[in-house]
Amino acid sequence: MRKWIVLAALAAKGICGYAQNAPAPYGALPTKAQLNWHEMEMYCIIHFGVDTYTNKEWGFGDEDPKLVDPLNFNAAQIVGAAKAGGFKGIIVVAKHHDGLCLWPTQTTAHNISKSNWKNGKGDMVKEYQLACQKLGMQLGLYCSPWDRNSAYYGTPAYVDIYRKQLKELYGNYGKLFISWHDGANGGDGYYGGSREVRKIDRTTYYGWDTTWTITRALQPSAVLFGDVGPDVRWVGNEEGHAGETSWATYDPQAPDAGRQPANGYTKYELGVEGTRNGQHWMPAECDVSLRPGWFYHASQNSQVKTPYELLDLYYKSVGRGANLDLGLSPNPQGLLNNEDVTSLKEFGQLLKQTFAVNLAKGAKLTASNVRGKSSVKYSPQLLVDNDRYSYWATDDGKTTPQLVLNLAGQKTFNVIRLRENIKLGQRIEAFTVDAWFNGKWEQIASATSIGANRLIRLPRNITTTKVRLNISQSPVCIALSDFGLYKEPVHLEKPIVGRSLQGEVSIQTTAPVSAIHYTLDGSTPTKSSAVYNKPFILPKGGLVKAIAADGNKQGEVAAVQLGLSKATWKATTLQGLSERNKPAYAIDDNPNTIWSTLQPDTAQAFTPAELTVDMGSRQIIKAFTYLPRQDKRTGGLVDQYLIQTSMDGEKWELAVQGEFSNIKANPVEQVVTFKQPVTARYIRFKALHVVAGNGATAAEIGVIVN
Ligand code: FUL
Repeated sequence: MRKWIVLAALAAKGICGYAQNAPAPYGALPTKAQLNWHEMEMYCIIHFGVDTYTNKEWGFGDEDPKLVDPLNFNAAQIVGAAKAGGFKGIIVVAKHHDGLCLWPTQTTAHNISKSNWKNGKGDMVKEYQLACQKLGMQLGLYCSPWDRNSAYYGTPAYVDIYRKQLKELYGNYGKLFISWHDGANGGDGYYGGSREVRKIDRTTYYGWDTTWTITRALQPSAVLFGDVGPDVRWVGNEEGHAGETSWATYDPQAPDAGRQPANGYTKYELGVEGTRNGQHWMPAECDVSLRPGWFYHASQNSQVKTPYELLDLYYKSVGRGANLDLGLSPNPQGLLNNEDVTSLKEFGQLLKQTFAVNLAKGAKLTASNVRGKSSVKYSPQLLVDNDRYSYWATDDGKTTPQLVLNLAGQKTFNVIRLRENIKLGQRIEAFTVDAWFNGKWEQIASATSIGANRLIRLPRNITTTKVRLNISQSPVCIALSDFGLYKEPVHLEKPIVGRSLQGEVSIQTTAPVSAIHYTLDGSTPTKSSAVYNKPFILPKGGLVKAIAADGNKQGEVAAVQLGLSKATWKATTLQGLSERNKPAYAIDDNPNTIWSTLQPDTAQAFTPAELTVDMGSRQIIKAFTYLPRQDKRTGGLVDQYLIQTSMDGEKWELAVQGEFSNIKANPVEQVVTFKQPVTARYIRFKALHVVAGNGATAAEIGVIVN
């Protein structure tokens, strides 16, 4: 032991006989700010503002700041809940697309001082900063470039205003870890009263190069997040996952060649994988909200992601070398709801439980090659010291080494963790892991990129005494800093609630369990709730909550809001019928079949489309639902709509007209609640505008009656 320490000290000083130069760095490398960002792994983004009070996802810009009155606003409650979840920082949305600044800015009158909150004397950003300081959390800020309030939006004057806003935010709220710049841009808005459409060229209008110099000067330790960096790139979806293969390096490229200027990128078509050997170190951030929307909507209180759903996202983001940015949505009182707080806390406990003990610790590690004649400086022993930058390295040219771990006795695990010392770049391209069963090696896992972090969640528990790591592809010698084996606690998956075309509700689990319990009154099911044993009819729909139970264990709650049964519905459309344009696809309770009026001739312009439903009898309709296509394609996603109702199918009345904001990035079910319930037998959905393509699409439409 003593000898080892002495050798290590000598090697570190470079005076030991077999000390050897460190491996040459490979490819693009992270900056200091990016290293800090990687180490954080997870943070939260907080959306609160006029939308919290208008029940929208994007405000138009004409909202009265007086709407905002969070009587119990408590930054420490929000930041504390994030901390309990294991998150290392928060990003405050200081200004969203509606333009209302949550700090008392000098740049526009449209700010928090015009609200009644704290008699116009409050500063929300400051309160978050103080809460972060107190709780040891890092702070980041989001200031939307698109501003639907500003009269100047679209002119050079606005760009100056925007830069002044950033300067205020950079100068008055301490050290930031990230400056977050969303990609939603231009369109209709209030714009100082002109209420018009303003289009900008997103590649040139904002003059980002000049803006970034402000960030670099005032917040040198912050990373810059944007759709294509420059420091952190958007992963390309708002579902919280990176690609199975995920490179931290990236070469931004124009995905829509021909449609966009040479260096113009759209937010939605970026590679979730990054670029192998890309020129820039630009890792992916996976943003996803704890609820379906980014802002608080009471109707989504039962749709808060469960701790295990969050854990799953953790594996698919942080576990793929990206970071997880989880959206939190304070309610109109200015607090996180209890269900949100509980889910965060339990997720934090789950993470701690899973990663508390590295079962590879105490193992004897034998490598096929260690750099510098087995120098202790690059010893495989360093893989289990929980230090991201101490590492096992091989000699130059040794690119496919093996490592055998003789575990300290028999161990049971279901998660494998690997990390590279990314200060030397992202090197390894593929590897496999074997376990020793009955006298021979059997492959239990394989993966590609590693980078800052790679987690492999195994489909079953592995009990063994020996594990082998085989690096199968790397352009240069390796610099691996971590190898861990962990045991995630077993859990019962939440049941899947579905409804057939005939209107029968079924509740299932993928693995056998001793019982499924459910409720229909909104209460949380327990083992004393009704036992599910066969499909049932729920003509008016309602909230179905279900749990799986096995022995003493009970799983997480599945909560599904079913609309009125569509068993008796008939749908028609004015647009000529075709193979894809089958209105029945929109009312078959099957999200995989899509009603589509898209025309194959892509040169053809968009024509508004409509779908009319005869529900068979009169209903008192409270809300309308639109489930956009779920196949990741954007053609025909409706972002402006109109809904009419009728008693007889002849005389129609307008029920509501509006916008499905952010549907392109976050295509979740849209619920349009009517101002007052409407009695009708017929309902018509008109697509006035779509995100892309020349027609409309819908996976499902529905109505809520109770
Ligand atoms: C997007 C915005 O359009 C959404 O409203 C939300 O703020 C999300 C985090 O970023 O660009």
